[in-house]
Amino acid sequence: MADQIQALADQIIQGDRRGLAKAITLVESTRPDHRQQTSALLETLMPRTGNSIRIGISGAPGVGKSTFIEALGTHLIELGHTVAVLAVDPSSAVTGGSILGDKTRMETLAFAEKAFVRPSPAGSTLGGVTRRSRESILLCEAAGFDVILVETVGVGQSETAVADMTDMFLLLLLPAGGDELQGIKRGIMELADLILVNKSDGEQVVLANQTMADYRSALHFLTSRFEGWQTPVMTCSSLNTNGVAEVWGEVSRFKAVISKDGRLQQQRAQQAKAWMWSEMAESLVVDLKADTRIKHMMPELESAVLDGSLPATVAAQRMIMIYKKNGD
Ligand SMILES: Nc1nc2c(ncn2[C@@H]2O[C@H](COP(=O)(O)OP(=O)(O)O)[C@@H](O)[C@H]2O)c(=O)[nH]1
Ligand SMILES: [Mg+2]
Repeated sequence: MADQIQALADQIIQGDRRGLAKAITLVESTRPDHRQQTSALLETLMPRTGNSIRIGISGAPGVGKSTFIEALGTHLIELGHTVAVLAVDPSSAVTGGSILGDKTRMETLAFAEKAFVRPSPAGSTLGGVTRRSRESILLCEAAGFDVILVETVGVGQSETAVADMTDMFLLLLLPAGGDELQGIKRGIMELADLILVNKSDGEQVVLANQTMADYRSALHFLTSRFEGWQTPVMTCSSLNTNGVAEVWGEVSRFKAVISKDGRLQQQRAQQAKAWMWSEMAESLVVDLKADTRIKHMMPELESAVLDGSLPATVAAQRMIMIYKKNGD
């Protein structure tokens, strides 16, 4: 068993993509024995992690995230980088998945030797999906990839989730008329370290420039995440790759700015700490729900809460008391 995990770790360290794919499948499994193997694997690989820039890419469905990643990734490979793409799509649970479509949209990357593209299967919860992506990021780093791109559909909470596991957060927007700012919530805009108006090509160029100007002025009233970093707003066309090289220029500048005084490391440390506590909370709940006595009393308590005869806090306290007693 331990030998197998060591062998898998060695495969990953050598940059073997089959090994990496296998490990990510292990990470995504909910089977308790797989969870244990995952822990062992991650612990072994931990010293090999951290040597990448982790970039989260979000935006509404159809804004061009996958096309952008294909363009940026291809550019990066030409520059000599190695690129891992993790596509997290919480909406695919409902729609049956744009996952396959994503793979075809990343045709060059998907077959490039210096790239690794991994669409993640639908998870039942957003938390579950992101929990596993964090681990997958570490695996990709151990395999030697120096740029990790995490694609996620903007559905409100997923932006925060992806920003919490990456170094830099890119928000993609469409060229849009009027002063309507595409219904993007203030909080999401404040999360963005770089805003990109995609599809700036053909007849849309003028509109894209207008949108860029609108967002630039809107940003004046918001605070950016890092002091000394004013969120740039740029246009690009992922289709004809105009502006994509410039995006990478800004990413590099960002990395330099927040690395200089240790803020990059600080942010990663804080993210890891928060991750530890959320893992703890999640594991405890799983354990609690699996408890036979809790299972036994749960339906009754739940229906009492549902029909309003019992306050939620009282029901929760009762379950915790039972759980604690069982642990004695
Ligand atoms: N004209 C134009 N179309 C684009 C551009 N980027 C993406 N698209 C198209 O927009 C559609 C959705 O792209 P996709 O990358 O799947 O979007 P995602 O859902 O955000 O990943 C596809 O038909 C793309 O060909 C662009 O820069 N210009
Ligand atoms: Mg996509």
